[in-house]
Amino acid sequence: LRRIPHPPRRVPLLGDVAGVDRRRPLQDSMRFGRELGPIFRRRAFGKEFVFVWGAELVGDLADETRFAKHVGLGVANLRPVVGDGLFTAYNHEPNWQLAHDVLAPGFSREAMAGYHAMMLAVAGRLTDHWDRQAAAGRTVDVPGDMTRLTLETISRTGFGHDFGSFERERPHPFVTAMVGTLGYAQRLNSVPAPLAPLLLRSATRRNAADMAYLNRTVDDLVAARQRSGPGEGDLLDRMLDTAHPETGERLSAENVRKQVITFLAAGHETTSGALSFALYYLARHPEVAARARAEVDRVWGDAARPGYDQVARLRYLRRVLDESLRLWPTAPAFAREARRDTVLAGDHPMRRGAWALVLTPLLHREPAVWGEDAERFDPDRFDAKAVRSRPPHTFKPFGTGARACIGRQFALHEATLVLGLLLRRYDLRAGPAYRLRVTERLTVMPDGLRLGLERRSAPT
Ligand code: MNH
Repeated sequence: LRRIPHPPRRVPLLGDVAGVDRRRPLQDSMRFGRELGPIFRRRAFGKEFVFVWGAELVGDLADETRFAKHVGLGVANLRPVVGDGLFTAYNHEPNWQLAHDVLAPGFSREAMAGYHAMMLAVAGRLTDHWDRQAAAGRTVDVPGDMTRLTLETISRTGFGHDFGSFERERPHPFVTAMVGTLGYAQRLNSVPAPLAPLLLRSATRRNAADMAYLNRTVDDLVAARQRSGPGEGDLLDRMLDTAHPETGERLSAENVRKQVITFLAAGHETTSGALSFALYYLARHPEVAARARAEVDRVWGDAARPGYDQVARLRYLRRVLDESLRLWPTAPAFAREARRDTVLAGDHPMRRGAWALVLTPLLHREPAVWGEDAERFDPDRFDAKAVRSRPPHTFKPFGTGARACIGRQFALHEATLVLGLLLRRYDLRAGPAYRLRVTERLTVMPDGLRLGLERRSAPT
């Protein structure tokens, strides 16, 4: 450990506090990482944290025989909210395998094709709203509207529930409560654990209220389904009615509650950010937008409603999305722990259980892999030839291994579909004064992004 670089000034007890921005821990760590190199450590409150972003080191951490997901820091802080739900479960908790096996068929290709019509319907709500804004010459609130869209998409496809997000001026209280718990989980990392009840007293009280609200909302949603009987085999049906194919076991009522919150939260916040960053880059790169739009026009023709397969064929638009997720992977870190005593990349001994945090945005900007112009937005980095020429494990927006994102295809289908619809329908203009600012609440989001819209003549 002593050979791993760390920032110069260290204050007893507090650790590396110089120049720290408590509201932007990720961007802070990115700054340290650029100075200190591919592996570094930071100390806070007497604990030492190891950060890793070099491609070779991350490639080694991806070895599932020696390393596994670590539930730590921000993810561990979410345990009071979502417990042994799929995202926050410890590897050894039996409910992980059970829920994974019961829910995985809900993310098969066949299941995705089944969600497509509902995704289109929700996107229609967005374009209705944007049409009105465009006609009135108003700009649109990109993160706010993308969050409306992605929350409705996961809640209607997965749970048959309508939050009415587009009928509200303000975010649905479910979103406010969820963002509250995410922000609180992040803030818990910025104070010494024993002092949290004192230093974050009012925040802790608000967090308790947020958790109670999430639980209540989800309990109502589940009760409604139990009254109405099974739906059309959506995620909620699987959670409530499906037995494990081999063991015949079912999820307990308490675990269902945690899974519903997990999927409503994980299923929309990160996809909303991914769409928002992609729209930012499309507005800033008209030549990229023009190329993507030409592809949409070619693949979709004047079909009013693109079919499921027509979305997968938008290859260039997918690259735009990949390139946005490269620069701003919206779940920007994941932790890996040693399964047994081992040596990381032949150089750093690790005891069983020792762990490191992978800083995905820096991995995705590693000059040795992505070139000296790695900070530049360029979707051609994801053309088939360029992808083949890169080492494995250098693009990890969805994490890695057995605990990688289960909703990847869901998110990619939804986001590609929506970007295609928006490009076909509007010219997007970013205000010339807008400078990208990234807010953090475990996830990342472009802060305050608004776009001007001009309606194009497109199939209605
Ligand atoms: Mn998702 C795990 C990123 C969309 C549900 N997701 C992860 C992980 C990353 C991630 C990274 C691994 C975290 C870790 O190792 O600690 N997820 C994303 C991104 C998007 C996304 C960047 C959108 C873009 N995720 C979605 C969607 C859903 C979803 C959509 C559900 C519909 N994700 C999950 C679940 C897990 C997860 C559930 C936990 C899987 C497991 O541990 O078995």
